[in-house]
Amino acid sequence: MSAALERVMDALSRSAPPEEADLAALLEAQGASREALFAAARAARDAVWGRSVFLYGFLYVSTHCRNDCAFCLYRRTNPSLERYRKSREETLEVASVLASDGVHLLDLTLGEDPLFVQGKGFDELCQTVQAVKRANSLPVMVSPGLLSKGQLETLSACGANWYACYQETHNPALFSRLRLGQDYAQRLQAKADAAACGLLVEEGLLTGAGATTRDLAASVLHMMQHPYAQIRAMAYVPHSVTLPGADEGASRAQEVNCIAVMRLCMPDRLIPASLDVEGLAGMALRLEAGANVVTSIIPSGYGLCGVASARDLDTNLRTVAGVRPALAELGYEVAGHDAFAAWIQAKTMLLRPDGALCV
Ligand code: MD0
Ligand code: SF4
Repeated sequence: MSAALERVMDALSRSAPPEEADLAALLEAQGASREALFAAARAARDAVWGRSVFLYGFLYVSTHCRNDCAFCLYRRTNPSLERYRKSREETLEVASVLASDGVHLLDLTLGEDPLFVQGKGFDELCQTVQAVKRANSLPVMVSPGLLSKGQLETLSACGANWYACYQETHNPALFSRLRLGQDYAQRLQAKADAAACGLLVEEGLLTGAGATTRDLAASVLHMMQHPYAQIRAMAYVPHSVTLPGADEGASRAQEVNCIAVMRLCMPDRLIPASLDVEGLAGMALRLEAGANVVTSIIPSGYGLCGVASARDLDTNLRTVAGVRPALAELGYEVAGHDAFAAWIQAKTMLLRPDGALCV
């Protein structure tokens, strides 16, 4: 075991925050040190979650966006994209396919589409969330970009369980190079507002688009101090209209090391292995690093997009039927639905102990 890993584990065993420099060293670990890091991360995961994995169905409802994030294919300045907006009926149809396939959660994601995040459009979105909840009785995550406090309260009152809103980095200077023209503090505040009205929050990091291991280590420390119920890292997938790509292998290695470090430091959080970076082929490594959720499961044939990559979109590899046998082969099982619902309820009660709605 490397000295950095020993020091980090020692700090964690005393419930003390690890040193940023030690976390940065783990984020760079290769070869035998990386194996040791992953083994420790798996042990931390297994002690809390066993080998049970949750599956999230992903529904990219609208690919229209008013923002211009430098790393994103859906940035508004990309003219070469055919965009879509799914109707409520289409959304309900895909949601019910995903639900009957056996996912544990439905994630309704959209760009900051003015037609859904402003004025009357937002009411439409809330009605869709309500309809999806009613029809499937599954937890629902909504990933709509930045919302106001009032909007978050409405979303929560409509039955949404989760608000996903990724900062990408906790280095404000890098943030302004990635999320061009957006306000760092406002985005962080939206997550606090969401939690205050009973929404579980997902935070996310982007690797390979300018974050140093020191930045990522600082993000891990930030996450340890905030009650995000789910945390993720995803490697940047370059496109011709986005930032020039760095070394792809290095940024993916950084993603996977980051999953392991997050798991080691925060054993009781949900941490996804996204199929949206390397498809199904990338799932094993991310589970080996300590992930316990598989996200970006999409039913093929509905013309839906992934957020970062189009890998495996129109094969059945990103479906529950593709993921299940791959999990079994790796020695994992699909978790029970009751276990997931109970976990969500318990976590939500911690945010809102009186169980009251906030509007
Ligand atoms: C994923 N493309 O899981 C999805 C996305 C948003 N809540 C999730 C980033 O990879
Ligand atoms: Fe829009 Fe989200 Fe892409 Fe940024 S990351 S351009 S907010 S879809």
